[in-house]
Amino acid sequence: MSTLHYRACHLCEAICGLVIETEGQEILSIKGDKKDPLSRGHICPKAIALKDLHEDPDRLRQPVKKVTGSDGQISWQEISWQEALDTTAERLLEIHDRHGVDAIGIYMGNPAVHNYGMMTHQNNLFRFFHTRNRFSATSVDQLPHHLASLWLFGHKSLFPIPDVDRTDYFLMLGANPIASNGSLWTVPDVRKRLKQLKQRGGKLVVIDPRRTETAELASEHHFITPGTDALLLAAMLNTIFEEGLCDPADLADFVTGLDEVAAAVRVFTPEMAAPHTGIDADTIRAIARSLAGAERGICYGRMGVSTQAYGALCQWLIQVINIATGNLDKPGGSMFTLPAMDTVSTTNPGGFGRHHSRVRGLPEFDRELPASTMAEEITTPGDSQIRALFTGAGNPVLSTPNGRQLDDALAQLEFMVSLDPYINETTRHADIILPPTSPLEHDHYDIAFHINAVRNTARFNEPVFDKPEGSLHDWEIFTELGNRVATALEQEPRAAMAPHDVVAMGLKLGPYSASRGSEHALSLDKLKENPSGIDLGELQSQLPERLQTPGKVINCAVPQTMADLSRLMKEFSAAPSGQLRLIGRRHVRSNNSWMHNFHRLVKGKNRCTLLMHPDDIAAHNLASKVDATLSSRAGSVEVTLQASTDVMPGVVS
Ligand SMILES: Nc1nc2c(c(=O)[nH]1)N[C@H]1C(S)=C(S)[C@@H](COP(=O)(O)OP(=O)(O)OC[C@H]3O[C@@H](n4cnc5c(=O)[nH]c(N)nc54)[C@H](O)[C@@H]3O)O[C@H]1N2
Ligand SMILES: Nc1nc2c(c(=O)[nH]1)N[C@H]1C(S)=C(S)[C@@H](COP(=O)(O)OP(=O)(O)OC[C@H]3O[C@@H](n4cnc5c(=O)[nH]c(N)nc54)[C@H](O)[C@@H]3O)O[C@H]1N2
Ligand code: SF4
Ligand SMILES: [Mo]
Repeated sequence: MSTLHYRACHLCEAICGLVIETEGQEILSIKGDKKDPLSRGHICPKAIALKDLHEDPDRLRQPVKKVTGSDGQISWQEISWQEALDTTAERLLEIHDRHGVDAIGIYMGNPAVHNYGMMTHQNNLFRFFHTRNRFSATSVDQLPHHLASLWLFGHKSLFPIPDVDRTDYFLMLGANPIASNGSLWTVPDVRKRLKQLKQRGGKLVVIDPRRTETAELASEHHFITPGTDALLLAAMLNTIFEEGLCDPADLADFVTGLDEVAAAVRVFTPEMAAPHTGIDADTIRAIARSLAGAERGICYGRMGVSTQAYGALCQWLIQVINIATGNLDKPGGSMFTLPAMDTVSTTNPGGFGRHHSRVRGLPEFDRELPASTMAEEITTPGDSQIRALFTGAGNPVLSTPNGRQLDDALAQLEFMVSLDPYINETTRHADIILPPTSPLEHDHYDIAFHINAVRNTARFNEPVFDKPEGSLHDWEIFTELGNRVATALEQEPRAAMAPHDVVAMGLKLGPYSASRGSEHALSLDKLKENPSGIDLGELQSQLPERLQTPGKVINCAVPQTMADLSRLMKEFSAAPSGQLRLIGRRHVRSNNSWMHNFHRLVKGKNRCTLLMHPDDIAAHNLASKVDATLSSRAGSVEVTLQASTDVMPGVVS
């Protein structure tokens, strides 16, 4: 007899609800859960691959240690949990004792945020290693958003969320939700939501160097020269101020600094921005006027405007535009969520630049250094050099800048341990790999993504399968390691509180609990009774109360970004260089560095081609479909060229 399980898909930020049908140990089907109040039945092809992930014979089920044979050949030998955990704790402590705490490096990757036990329990181990050499995917991803939120709203995770379902005008820069399913914007079923926006008579305007799958849906798409968005945004703000369109409306009572911003952007005229961005001055003005004139408008930018030289400046400008047009905290604008487990009001707000990396002097954010410094911190001799590395749920050899340099650096470590179910480009350097249970073998709550969702909802899911005997969850591995270190240091081990207990407590302290007088009387038990999730309603205006800044004021004139405007002006005082610029692209069947082991996601024609405009192909004396060499400072790769008018001239994707 088959059983139905209700379960979130944890692969991307859309957190779609699934119905998984099983019989014994077999998965019979995976479908979208129509009763899920947020995802409403939506899924993408990756959800089906959860079956492949669960059943993959290459997924490690037992810890392995690396063994080098007398012929130099490397092999992996299965070892007991006892040996794996004891050795890991001993080696970390021993290197810590010999070289100091900064000799321990830590990289935590993207899937750690999709696995709530990793979030709640990593400190059971890391509390003993307050190293300066901490890294994560944040610094190759959303760090500029954190900075803008910290500086404007007082907390690194207080992100304004595009209220797509109620807006009239949506300006989107450097995001491709039709492929990514949304980011810092949990928006399952985004295609339908964007189509409905247009059906209501609203407009979607996409700014992207490629005519993406999202741009195909848009009312307007404008190519932009990569890395020049800050100029476009500054010129839009300039227009808004110069034409008297600035109207923060209800925000005026607690917003300061707009006059200083107006003065600072005066030099960024649309005429100045046009030749660099590739968007003409009239169009820049028209976009600014439309956004300012819309009843309800959104300005939103994601990866494409974050991972560039002016990421923080872009994210700040975007929010200042939302403020100046009165669209922050307004239905149909960019709004703040109120999640059931509210980590914004219960965690530290974050900080910046309190210490710097040893070799290159780059600033920390939230006690983490940029991942791009990891290799040099391993290979450069001296105090605080990294000698041992812990990686969890990440593959930085593929996912961080100059991965080849990191690949070489990892080989020089005295000890490396990886918490990961796979042997991959990064974990192959580990001495020991600790594989957790399969995702379907542990329970699930989205601590991170309800904070970014287009609607307030909550959902808790029980495991689909029982935990196999002798296996450990990620959080148990952290606890086991931490307790070994504690014992060695003659300290108290941590009590075995499970992640669901942490969530139960979070819900109890949260805004929808009975103890806070909420009609929802939300509790873990109630969520267990409603495995498709509970709807807590559409986003509500919450300012200024929700602000975490001193005095609950938004000061738009952030000193760091105001200063960065000068750097921007200086760089773009010269004429455009004319060099080709490379941008990345995601595919709906990809997921960062992993999921490539599953046939249903990789089959079909080669997707890793280099898109190049026919005019550029001709100008470089190349032909479509030939293999070309793509070189940068960090290395070169062979790629097959594909002629396409979907990329801007001067840009390759
Ligand atoms: N060229 C290029 N580079 C990029 C990007 C890009 O677009 N282009 N995108 C950047 C972005 S946005 C990000 S977020 C980073 C992501 O880069 P990383 O932080 O490296 O994350 P992933 O590639 O998602 O890491 C996947 C690893 O996590 C493991 N894993 C999966 N689930 C679990 C789990 O439940 N527990 C444990 N312990 N391990 C698990 C997988 O086996 C795999 O080894 O890449 C960045 N790098
Ligand atoms: N299918 C799939 N979904 C994913 C992932 C995945 O790997 N595959 N990864 C997940 C993760 S970790 C993340 S962070 C999100 C990212 O989610 P998104 O940010 O929505 O997705 P990206 O594909 O990174 O979109 C970046 C866009 O920016 C454009 N771009 C590049 N440079 C510039 C520029 O200088 N200016 C402008 N305006 N645009 C530019 C690119 O052409 C691209 O269309 O996706 C998540 N979802
Ligand atoms: S969009 Fe796809 S990968 Fe993302 S949560 Fe939904 S089903 Fe999973
Ligand atoms: Mo990401």
